[in-house]
Amino acid sequence: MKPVSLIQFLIEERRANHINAELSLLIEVVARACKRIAVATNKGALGGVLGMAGDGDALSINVQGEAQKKLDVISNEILLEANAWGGQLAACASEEMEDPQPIPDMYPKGNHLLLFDPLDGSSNIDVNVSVGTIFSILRCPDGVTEAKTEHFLQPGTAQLAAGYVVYGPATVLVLTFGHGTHEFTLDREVGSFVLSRRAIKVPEETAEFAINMSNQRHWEAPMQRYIGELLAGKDGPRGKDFNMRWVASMVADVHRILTRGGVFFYPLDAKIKAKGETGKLRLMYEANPMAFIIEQAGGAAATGRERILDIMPTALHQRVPVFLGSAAEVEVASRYHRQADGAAG
Ligand code: P6P
Repeated sequence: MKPVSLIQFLIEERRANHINAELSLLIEVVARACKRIAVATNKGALGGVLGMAGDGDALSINVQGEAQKKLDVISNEILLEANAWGGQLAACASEEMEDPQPIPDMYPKGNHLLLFDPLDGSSNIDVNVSVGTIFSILRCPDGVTEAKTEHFLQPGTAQLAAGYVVYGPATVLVLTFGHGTHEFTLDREVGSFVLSRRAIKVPEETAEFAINMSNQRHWEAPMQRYIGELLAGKDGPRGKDFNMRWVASMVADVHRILTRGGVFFYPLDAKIKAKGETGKLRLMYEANPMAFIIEQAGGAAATGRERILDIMPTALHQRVPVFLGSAAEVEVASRYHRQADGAAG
């Protein structure tokens, strides 16, 4: 069967009135920027792009208080440059920048807001493990000419589109705009993304979970109970053995779940609470786009206490607990948290 390119797919979706021309063009621009990030990432040590950003012993620290990798900065700049002149955006927001960046005055502005984590999992870059870009697209509120932080603070249900690109053995784009979740694989010879899976479905049940077990002693009681039951295997209350995977790149873990099922957890824990935080992962440009993608594939995404896409944001870089993947497992873990909260009164 003739391969379907991303552009052809987007034109088909425009004809189906699933997406408009401006959003379709914006997605193409983001996808093209991610191809450039793939080139930079794939150079590895040969590209002089590994290691920490900053000069000498003065590391470059981002708004999260994290030392930036050179590729964090490069990826962020590629996305900003690619989206400055297109005319589809009012502003961009990034994990790497404290405040939103408006579109420069010399370029026309559009009606969309783009949020991204330019290179998620960057701690894995120097050890050549898959990393990725995560993005989310919102509508800029009508009448807003200078988009500010408060204009980005919309719930996940308001997203017009969301996606990620995983830079792994293959460069793969996964995308949703509310009509299913679809996968495109980069044909490096042609330089275009080609549809490789249409309307992906996350299996309802799973026997594979993803969590950073080194935090186990810090978890809340319901999380200890839930994971303890998985570890008890077929002789335990779940009556079956479970496998565990943890890449420490959310895009890689989520892509595995979309490909063969599974459930991912980054729960609230005592270590996170001690820092005055409300979670590890960021709501606006990690949890929300991944939740949209997973729900459109028939899975579930929650904090253990509420649906992620329903959260009304209060800050651009706010963090949330994340349970996502197999709907059945997200429900079991969430039920244990509701029971514990109820018992606590
Ligand atoms: P930990 C990467 O830094 C990230 O934001 C996600 O991609 C990943 O799932 C998580 O943090 C890994 O966290 O505590 O295991 O290093």
